[in-house]
Amino acid sequence: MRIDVLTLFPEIFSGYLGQSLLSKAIARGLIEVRLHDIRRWSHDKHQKVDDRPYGGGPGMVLKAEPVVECVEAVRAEASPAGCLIVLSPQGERLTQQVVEELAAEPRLVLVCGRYEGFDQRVFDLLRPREISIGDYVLNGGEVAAMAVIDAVIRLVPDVLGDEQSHVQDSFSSGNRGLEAAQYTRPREYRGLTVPEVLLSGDHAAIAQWRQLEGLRKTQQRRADLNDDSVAANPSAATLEPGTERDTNLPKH
Ligand code: JAH
Repeated sequence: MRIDVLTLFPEIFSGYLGQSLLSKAIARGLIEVRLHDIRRWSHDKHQKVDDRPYGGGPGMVLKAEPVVECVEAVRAEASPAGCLIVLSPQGERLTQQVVEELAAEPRLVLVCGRYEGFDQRVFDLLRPREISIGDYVLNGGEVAAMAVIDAVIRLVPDVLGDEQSHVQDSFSSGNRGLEAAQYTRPREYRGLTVPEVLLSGDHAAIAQWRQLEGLRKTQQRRADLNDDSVAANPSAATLEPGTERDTNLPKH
């Protein structure tokens, strides 16, 4: 899979892309990530890419010309042109189902904005898919783009060491629930012990315990995940006033 990232701050990605899992996947030719500095597509001698919003108001808007022309040039670099994605708080929510769709693409082109967002003509001309990682405002799309890349590349065949570990992840298709608690050595730590069943060697009993614990945790923390009406429309998820999602969670 090839991933092109368009950004005003390409250096933000270097630490993330340098991590060993990703470096190895890139070295093995499984993934190729190319960074493109939108500022290089600025029209004027001062390399300006932002301007004041028509109609007034605070902040600046990312100009259409550098973004549109950078996208067109990058998409023309190789075939296929790729699935064009703009990271935006106004986009469709990133879910594991969306991640699975994106992982099936041969090429993604991710566009990261800054300032108060993009000139509307970027969307009208390019008709990108708009994706949001959650209902909060970031200082730009870069962190959201890294979340997309991180979630997608682990589904690209052979990228993970243990190739099958992701098929049973929480939220993967066929699994809508949370997973049971996990333990490793030592058997006792500060007076807290590992549940006896996990030490029993009885694989059927262990599988049954994990399934029950996963269901209990899901019901307590994320009842919305088991509600089909909510799965179809996540904004339908509401808590009764005063209802605790998980009374076993420590209060901080
Ligand atoms: C902020 C352009 N869903 C998270 C998200 C994604 C993008 C942005 N904010 C939040 C953003 C400023 C400019 C995009």
